[in-house]
Amino acid sequence: MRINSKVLIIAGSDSSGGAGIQADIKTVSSLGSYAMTAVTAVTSQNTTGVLSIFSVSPSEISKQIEFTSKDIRPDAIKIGMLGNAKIINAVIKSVSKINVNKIILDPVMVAKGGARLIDNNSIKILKEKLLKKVSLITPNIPEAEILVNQKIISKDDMIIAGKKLLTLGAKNVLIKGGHLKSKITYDVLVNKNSIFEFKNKKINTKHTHGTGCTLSSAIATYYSCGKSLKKSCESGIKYVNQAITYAPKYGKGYGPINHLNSINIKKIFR
Ligand code: PXL
Repeated sequence: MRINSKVLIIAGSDSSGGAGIQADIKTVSSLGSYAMTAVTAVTSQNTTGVLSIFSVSPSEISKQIEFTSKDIRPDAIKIGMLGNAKIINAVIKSVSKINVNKIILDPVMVAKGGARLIDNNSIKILKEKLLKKVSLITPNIPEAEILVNQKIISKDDMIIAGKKLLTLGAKNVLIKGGHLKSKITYDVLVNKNSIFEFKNKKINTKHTHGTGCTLSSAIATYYSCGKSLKKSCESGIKYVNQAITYAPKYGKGYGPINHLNSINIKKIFR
């Protein structure tokens, strides 16, 4: 198989394999692209929760980004867990040095079980500095509420929040509606020219660990291959919905989704 494109993932490690950099690598790979990484943190966790978080130093993160990209140039970047203000500043600096313009930011704040993955002071820097530097930001509803400082209880509120993020400097915003109570999930893509709604049946399950990481990586992969941002979001949402549908039901808590669902293994490798 020919490799389609190269994606640099800047994110934290999830030892349970369902979220974080593990989800990102599986997603990029199973969609046919080449995954490179800059690890921002090492978390010890399983499907029931996060036991501990170890942050990688900003200078080590910068080295991973810059040295790797100098040799193999990424077609797109996905940014996930950053953790603290010093890391955000280092990532902004390094990413601007390597000059890649397709960047997808998943503003990771809280793990599925409730553990904080970023401190409060850093959210301000993410909002004021990083937001402007990326092609697309993909908050879920709780993250969007924090970023715009208002409650979101409907699709209209999602659109209002998306527009507010545009005024803060975002170029494109995909607000994921999965947290709203309804049988249909709306994910809303907003930019200064258009508003687009992706409508899907909600899948009723607790096995959704890592859906946000997976979606942003899938979008980055499609985008890196030359698809439009809208098409990349549409295809990414489809990929995640399939992965949720075929979740392996591992673990006692919020289990992982099936990242490998798009792969067909040839008979000679079975
Ligand atoms: O889903 C958000 C997320 C991002 N990054 C890491 C995580 C998680 C959730 O558990 O562990 C490393």
